[in-house]
Amino acid sequence: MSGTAATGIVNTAKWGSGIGLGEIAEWLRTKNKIVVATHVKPDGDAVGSSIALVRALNLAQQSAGPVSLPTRARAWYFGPRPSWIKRVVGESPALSIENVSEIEHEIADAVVIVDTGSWVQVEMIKPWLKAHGPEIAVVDHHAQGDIDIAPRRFVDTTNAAAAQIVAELCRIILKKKSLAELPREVAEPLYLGIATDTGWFKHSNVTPQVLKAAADLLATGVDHAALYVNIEQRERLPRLKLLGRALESLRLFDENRVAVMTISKKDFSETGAQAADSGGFADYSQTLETVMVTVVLTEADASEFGMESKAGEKLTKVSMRSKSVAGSVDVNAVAKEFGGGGHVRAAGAKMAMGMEEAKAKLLEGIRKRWNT
Ligand SMILES: [Mn+2]
Repeated sequence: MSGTAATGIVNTAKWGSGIGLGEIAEWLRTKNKIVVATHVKPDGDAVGSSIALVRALNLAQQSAGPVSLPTRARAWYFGPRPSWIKRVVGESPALSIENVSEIEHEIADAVVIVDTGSWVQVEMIKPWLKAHGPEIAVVDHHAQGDIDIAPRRFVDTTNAAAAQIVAELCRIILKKKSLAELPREVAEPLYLGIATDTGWFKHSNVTPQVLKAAADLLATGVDHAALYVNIEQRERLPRLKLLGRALESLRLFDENRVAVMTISKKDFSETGAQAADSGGFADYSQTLETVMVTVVLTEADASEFGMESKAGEKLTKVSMRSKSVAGSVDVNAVAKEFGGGGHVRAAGAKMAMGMEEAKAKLLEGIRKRWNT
């Protein structure tokens, strides 16, 4: 894990880490205008990791000396955002980007991308990132990524959440002995990231390390019950109506081992739901006894992902989950075949075709991977 001392940069030839968290913290120490970015359509881990890092970087600056730069670090969000995002971000410096022209003149002496390392996940800000190439670091836990996105990459796929890694980075930046010593304002979004990426501690990615980190973060005074209510129990009716449509569309394939749900643009418009309302639907079809793999297909617009939309071009958003049972399928491998990625048990892709065509291709991709 040693870097070249002068720059801290190691260009490893494949996706993975080429640098330690201590080196990233040291590199950030002298930076005064830091952008913390994350993937399009940010989830709990993306928002939690990014806002925790922003707070830690700003706190470190304030305690370093007389020059106070409360907005030394700022988070960037783009694409559909969850309804609860404002409650988590609060007054912390954050920029919601609706149009790429808004960041044209933004400058930064360091950029940290958390919870992704894939160009397709940061498409909207890609030209801006390209212009800041040498000053970018990635902190991620995904199995797939693009090595040319940043010269500094810390990637650990054994972590359930990016927030688990960012917690350690915050600890180093704030010079604390354990996560339990972090300020609560930093610990809370980190706990949120870990909780949401583990399905509130029920997915197969829960490990003793996950629970230890969560326990330490709770020890700072995080009100986990209030957080759960704030994030999971404040939905709007259109989301449940949309879920009804998705369940209505549910079909089973491959001896009832694969569940496919489809959500059309019409479903969104008729229920009044928004693009961000379709998250987590796979959890419902996963409850079926015979089902091992769930697929949720959403008819989408390219613009939703900050991509240029060509006239008549179809786009299907794919979300897959694989049940933690023997003989199930590595959905990361399936997603990878179609330009996406993620984890063995949770992965996604965007396919430039209609939902029926995407469904046929995915079923084929799943079919050839049974018992592998
Ligand atoms: Mn994550």
